[in-house]
Amino acid sequence: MELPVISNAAPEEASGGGCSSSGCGTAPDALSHLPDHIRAKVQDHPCYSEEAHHYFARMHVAVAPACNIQCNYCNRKYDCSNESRPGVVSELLTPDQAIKKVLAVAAEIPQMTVLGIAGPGDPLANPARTFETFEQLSEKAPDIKLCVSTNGLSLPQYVDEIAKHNIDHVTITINCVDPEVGAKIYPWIYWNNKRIFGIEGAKILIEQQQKGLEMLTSRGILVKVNSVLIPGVNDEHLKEVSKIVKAKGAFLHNVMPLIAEPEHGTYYGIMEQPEPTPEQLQDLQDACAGDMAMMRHCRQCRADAVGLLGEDRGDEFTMDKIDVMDVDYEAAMVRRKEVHDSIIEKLEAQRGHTKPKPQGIPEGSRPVLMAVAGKNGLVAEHFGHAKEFLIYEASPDGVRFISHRKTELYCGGMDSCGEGDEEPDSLLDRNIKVLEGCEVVLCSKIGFEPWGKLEAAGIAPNGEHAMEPIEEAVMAVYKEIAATGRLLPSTDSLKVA
Ligand code: CLF
Ligand code: SF4
Repeated sequence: MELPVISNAAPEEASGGGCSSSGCGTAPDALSHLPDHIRAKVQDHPCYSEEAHHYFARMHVAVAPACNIQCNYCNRKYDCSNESRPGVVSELLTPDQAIKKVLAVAAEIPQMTVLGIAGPGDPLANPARTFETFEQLSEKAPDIKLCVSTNGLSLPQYVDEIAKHNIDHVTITINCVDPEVGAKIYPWIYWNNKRIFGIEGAKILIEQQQKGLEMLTSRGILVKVNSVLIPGVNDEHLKEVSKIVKAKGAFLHNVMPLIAEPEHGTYYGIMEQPEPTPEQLQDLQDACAGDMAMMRHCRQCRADAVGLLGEDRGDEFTMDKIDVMDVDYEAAMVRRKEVHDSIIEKLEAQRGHTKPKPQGIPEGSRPVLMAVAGKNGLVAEHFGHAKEFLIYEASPDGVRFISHRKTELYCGGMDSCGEGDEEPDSLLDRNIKVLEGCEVVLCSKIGFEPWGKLEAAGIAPNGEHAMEPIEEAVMAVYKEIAATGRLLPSTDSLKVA
């Protein structure tokens, strides 16, 4: 799977087990420096282009149940329909079912431009199912980009097959380049019909990943590298990984936080391996950013995700619903092209528009982190309805997207917005903890109780910029704080007004 299962079964046995931001990372003009042929490949890919993920959707089909390695953060047997993390699926599909599903989704969601196979196991440990799906799709839906995500163990042997099917986006999950580090992440690999444990197994995996990366980039296939940040295991080491994969031609590096909850039944979850804090993740992404383009908008998708990143429409496309849909794909392609052309035209118009440096911020002002309950690029969510907060940093250089942080929903309805007594305080407290490090939270509306608790936690709630574009609202608040003189080094940190 795209990344982040406990199973000691051999591969053949192991089985089943929109974005709301406005200007994340690859800013509107961040693609302008790219050669035309590369830009054409990424401009409508929601993972390879941060800009594209606001407009274009992706979907995954879960046709690949088996895996050929074991990662300590993975348990494919755990499934919860509310869970969004790699390896989680509700329905395992045959290639034929997958094709039906893709055509139905593509007709219904014309913005869906990319079909990825990312699990729930490793697509290349299920080559027959994976390549049959790709082959049928390139014939029946030539307007859909194909994407695959792999742990890399079998990659070198399938590079020609990947190229043959016009799969021009490949993600390799590379968590280390040192077998000693690898042995702490991968207890075993399945290689040449036997299980190989520890350092020896990790060494083979690393060699295969690096070889596969070089073979793909030499063929002009765009490679994104995903890495799972595991504090105390590979945190420092990932900087080295970033340098090496960049040197070998990877297009983008996506450092994702370890998910390790005990209820998932993973080794790390059971052993209570700490997950990184948002600050640790950001620090590492920033440290690696000097060396290569970093992806910061990843949502750690399920292996059957459907829709824009950050939204999941999988429930609308279960096989029982698809079986009764009547899809005219020829007609759908015409409509899809119109939709794509109009989005790309809009993006082209935006491209090259460089934002002026903000005025009126005193020299030496410190940056401020703000959390935004956003929707479609606007400050448009109620505090209590936000499924995630978008974290922005405002500084004298402007506003930049940093990350998203997931919340647990607690609001009982539009009217109560966090004031209902049906929800436990502890949930609100946990959500406020998610916002640690932020000084302001922008939302369209907020209840009295969360307002008070945010203030008590030193986070200023702000509902005054409802329905404004996010970056403009963040900068407006930053300027308001700057005007009070509280951003200069000698002054106290921001106090809630
Ligand atoms: Fe899927 Fe992965 Fe292709 Fe994207 S996801 S196979 S590259 S189409 Fe994207 Fe999801 Fe992050 Fe993956 S947000 S988990 S990076
Ligand atoms: Fe799970 Fe295999 Fe993916 Fe590792 S490579 S996360 S074990 S499916």
